[in-house]
Amino acid sequence: MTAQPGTNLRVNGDRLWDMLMEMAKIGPGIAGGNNRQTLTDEDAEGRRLFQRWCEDAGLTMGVDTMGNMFMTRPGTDPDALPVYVGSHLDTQPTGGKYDGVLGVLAGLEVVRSMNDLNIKTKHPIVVTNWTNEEGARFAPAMLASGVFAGVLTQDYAYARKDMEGKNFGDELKRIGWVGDEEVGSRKMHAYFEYHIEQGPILEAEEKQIGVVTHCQGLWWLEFTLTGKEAHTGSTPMNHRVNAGLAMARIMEMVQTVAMDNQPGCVGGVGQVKFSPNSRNVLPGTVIFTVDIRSPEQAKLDGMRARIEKEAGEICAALGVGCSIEAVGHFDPVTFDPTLVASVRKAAEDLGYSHMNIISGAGHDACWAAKVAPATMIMCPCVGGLSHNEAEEISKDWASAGCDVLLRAVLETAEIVG
Ligand code: HGY
Ligand code: MN
Ligand code: MN
Repeated sequence: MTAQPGTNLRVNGDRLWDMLMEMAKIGPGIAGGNNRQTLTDEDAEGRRLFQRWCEDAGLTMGVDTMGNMFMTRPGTDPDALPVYVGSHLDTQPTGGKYDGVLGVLAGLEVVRSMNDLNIKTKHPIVVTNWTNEEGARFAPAMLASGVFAGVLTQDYAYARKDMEGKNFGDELKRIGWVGDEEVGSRKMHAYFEYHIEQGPILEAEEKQIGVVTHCQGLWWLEFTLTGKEAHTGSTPMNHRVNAGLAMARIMEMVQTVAMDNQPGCVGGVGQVKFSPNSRNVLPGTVIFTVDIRSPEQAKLDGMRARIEKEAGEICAALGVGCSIEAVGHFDPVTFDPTLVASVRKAAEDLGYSHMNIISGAGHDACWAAKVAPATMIMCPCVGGLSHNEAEEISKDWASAGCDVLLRAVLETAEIVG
């Protein structure tokens, strides 16, 4: 039986949920979530499970030199560019079970449902796992999709170091996932990414589906502050060159700048490294990354300029050295209106409550949008919580968004027969 759009086209929500729970067993966290950081042995194990599931569903695998995984279901027209559908399997160190993983496994569920319904499409479908979306171990976030989109070079990516000084390129080689495809050589007809919202809006508004029209832009500014290592007990207060104090004042200033730019801007710090990081030694060096975001280009760039200016003043007043490197950036993204409309129509046809939403988090779709028509679909998450092991969604939410993904992908890939 070949199903047609508009009929009861839905996915197998139980099968999707079972896949999510099975994948969550790989790289378990300490509080019910996951620690499957990019290019670790756990990441490699998750990749192999995804590969096995895809090959069991009749897909053929391609891997590029950034380790991006592309699992292809053929279309009827060998010349038609594929419709890509994907996200990321890597997690934060204290990540949830759904951030990224939902989008990759929902893409596989779309293919499995197409197989069940014996659906053929003109365009091939390619289910995708992007390497290092999180940027937790190797900054920046969305590293491999950024190289794929030609925004970052592979040499830059391979040289990125984690906190232990290990290189991205060496680690990719170590886990055996350097593919033979030239990164970026693939061309896309369209790209879809299904993702949990990672914020509180959809749940608060009681909407099942987020029709993602835009994604806010981002700067990651890595500060290296240079103070003077000295005894915390015997050094008089007026003899100190205190990089830790400078960091504290910069953090407070970032908060002020973000609040001065409300609504719609955020700013904060998630990672700090003191050295020598000893309880009774004033830090010689403090390294931390300021994360600022806004859907408005002018506000985003204005916050960056003000933060860099005022940080310089703070450090000068304390005699602390200050260098700043932009280690992550993308401008606000507008997703493809035609694909956005296909998502909205799918939600309407399925009778799912939905609303337009701007993505607060960055996603591989932001870079895919540079090289192809791209858009996203979102489902709510409990309390808007993400990047926390307590991240949670319901099975109903998960499958509703996957139903929408199935229909939007089929509309774009063009059912044949
Ligand atoms: O940082 C982000 O927005 C994404 O989670 N990598
Ligand atoms: Mn994500
Ligand atoms: Mn994330």
